[in-house]
Amino acid sequence: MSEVVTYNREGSIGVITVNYPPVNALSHGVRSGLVAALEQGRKDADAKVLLLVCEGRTFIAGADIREFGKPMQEPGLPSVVGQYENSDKPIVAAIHGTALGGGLETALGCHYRVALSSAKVGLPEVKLGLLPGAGGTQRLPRLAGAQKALEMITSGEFVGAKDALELGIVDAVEDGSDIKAVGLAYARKIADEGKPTRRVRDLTDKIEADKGSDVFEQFRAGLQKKARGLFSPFKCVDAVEAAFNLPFEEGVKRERELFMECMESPQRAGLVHAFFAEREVSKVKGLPKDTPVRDIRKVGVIGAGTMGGGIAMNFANAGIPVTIAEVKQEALDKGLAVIRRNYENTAKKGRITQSQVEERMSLISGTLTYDDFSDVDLVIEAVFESMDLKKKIFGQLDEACKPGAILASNTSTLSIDDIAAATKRPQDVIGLHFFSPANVMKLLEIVRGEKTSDEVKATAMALAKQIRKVGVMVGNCYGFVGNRMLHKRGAEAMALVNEGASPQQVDKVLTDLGFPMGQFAMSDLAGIDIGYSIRQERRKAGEDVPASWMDKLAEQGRLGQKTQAGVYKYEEGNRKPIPDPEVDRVIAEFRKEQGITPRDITDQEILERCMYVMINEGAKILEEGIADRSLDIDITWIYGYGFPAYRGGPMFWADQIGLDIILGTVEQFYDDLGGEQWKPAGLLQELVSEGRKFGDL
Ligand code: T1G
Repeated sequence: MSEVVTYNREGSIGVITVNYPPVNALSHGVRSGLVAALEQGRKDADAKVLLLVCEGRTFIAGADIREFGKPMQEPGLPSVVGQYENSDKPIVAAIHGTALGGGLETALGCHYRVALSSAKVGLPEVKLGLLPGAGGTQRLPRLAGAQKALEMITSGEFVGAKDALELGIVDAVEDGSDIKAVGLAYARKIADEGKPTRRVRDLTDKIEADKGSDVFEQFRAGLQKKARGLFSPFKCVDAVEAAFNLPFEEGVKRERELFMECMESPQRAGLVHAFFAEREVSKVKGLPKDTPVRDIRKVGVIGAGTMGGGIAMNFANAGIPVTIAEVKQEALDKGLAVIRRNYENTAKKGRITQSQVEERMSLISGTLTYDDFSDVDLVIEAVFESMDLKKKIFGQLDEACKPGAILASNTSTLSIDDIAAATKRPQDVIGLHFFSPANVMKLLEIVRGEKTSDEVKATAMALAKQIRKVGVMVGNCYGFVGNRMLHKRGAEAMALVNEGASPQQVDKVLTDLGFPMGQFAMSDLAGIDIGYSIRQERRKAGEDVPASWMDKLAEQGRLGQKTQAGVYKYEEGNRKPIPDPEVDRVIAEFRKEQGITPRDITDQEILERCMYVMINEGAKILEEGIADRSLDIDITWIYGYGFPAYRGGPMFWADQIGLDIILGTVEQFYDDLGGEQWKPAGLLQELVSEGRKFGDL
């Protein structure tokens, strides 16, 4: 008898119970247990109707993703679902929490489905680079029709119980929280009414209604933009289309073929890696799981500019009161007005209601003095990148804030240790580096200082979850993890243009790789003056920062989108970057001044120089302990810079290419180009010599 799936009878109802924490995933043990429990129910003469229900917080949340890539062990899920569907006794699935993927497919193999009103259902396989592989693409359209099935399966989005009822995916929705009581009541009703088995596979009206429609072609056309570069969404459409062109059994076979194509694609490997990595990052190496966490009930933010305003919104969105401090009332009023406008725009798009706008605005207040910070639990400083100013502010906060209040800086490059030294509480100082726009980008780089306490680190990691960010713990160095690697890519991109490439050629190589924006379009978005002032600061500090054609653009006031001209030009109210001959002239003039004869540069060289310099830097970040694991770097780049999740992140992608190839190319560039950035990382050399990968660290 399986420990994870049990059978018992309650009156005339045979109850099959799955209990496999944390989410009742369909491991080999669960699949085998389901078959054994069904057999018991079949043999139990007193059981008139069977009930499938789960213990814990949710119904089955899908196949066990940890088994992917390993040899599949029988019984496979399609066969389990088929056995439930062909049961001679009616089976009721009782759904709570989230019935997802193979979980929903198992419920669709049952004859009736009842759900709690708080439950959700979905087929999110596409988010893992897959498609529903246990009949979901064939059964869902038989209940919900082609359009809705295509929407659910290609988006992977969940559907609430009430919508599922309207779509015919579930037969009844009940309030309450006791799923077993709800399930038993519904099963007894089926038994009392003598309801027969009812196989979804036998339903034909929705298939007949959509047969021959052009919905599939329309959907494929729509996916061209939405699913640019992705593999499995298009296979999802092919699988659903098979439900309308083939008899059920052949449709299931076609689905299985397409599923295996997706399972073998590198995109599935990348997306599954990203799925687990996003969860692993919150388990900080060396931080005991039971480290106490401080309550963050009230927050202060310093600076009502773009970053400060966006940061404050995260807390209001999570229901945490936040006070923004500025030096002038005018700046404060302007900042609060920008926040309100952001919320109003979101409400106009229907994503929040007007009352939520007011509720969130009521949680945001302003002040011109730090006296109002005497009872906050956390202050986040978000002023411009001047170490002197930050030190002055942290000294004042140290006086104004209560003992135990956490003092955080949103700095993107400056040393947390130097900032902490301006206080008498370095153990309470940490970096909370948000990414612009701070209320949108999911990444939060949590920068630990030498003296930051475990409790403050644990509190910061818990806070990230509370404000729906993906927190990554990183060490304290110039640029931490993300920007340190970005600066290397930026320097290579500029050098490539010096040598003969055009900005748009460099950008296209990066967008073809899957980035939402290229290097230069991103500079225009952030503002060319930011990079310019960082280069000037580093020159002032005596660093040898080469002259750049981008300096000339900044000095001409071409700062990017905000001046409608930067590396590209922009039409009024349009963010689309347009190549500008004036910039080509500036670049040509710069090359002449520098005595550079431009040469044709291949896309492959651009890809290798922009990306391998980042990977080499990532290896250095790992060997310095600035990042604990390569997955921390992967998640930083996926959630902070839009690195395509289907490639798993830069370090996972490097493993897929082969570190020997990466190292050979880095060594070649070191010979050809020189520069510290091309000095092969010791860790890279070590991994190659040992035949290991970043993922093995
Ligand atoms: N398999 C294995 N482990 C899983 C899992 C799964 N399907 N889902 C979650 N976990 C682990 C997760 O790694 C974490 O582990 C813990 O559960 C809590 O997860 C044939 C082939 C269900 C909405 O894609 O969307 O079915 O870190 O932190 O925020 O067609 O987990 O604690 O060690 O995310 O409350 C389809 C994926 C699979 C669902 C809960 N199903 N999971 O969210 O908790 S493919 C999915 C989720 C499939 C069939 C195909 C979420 C959740 P740890 P969590 P949560």
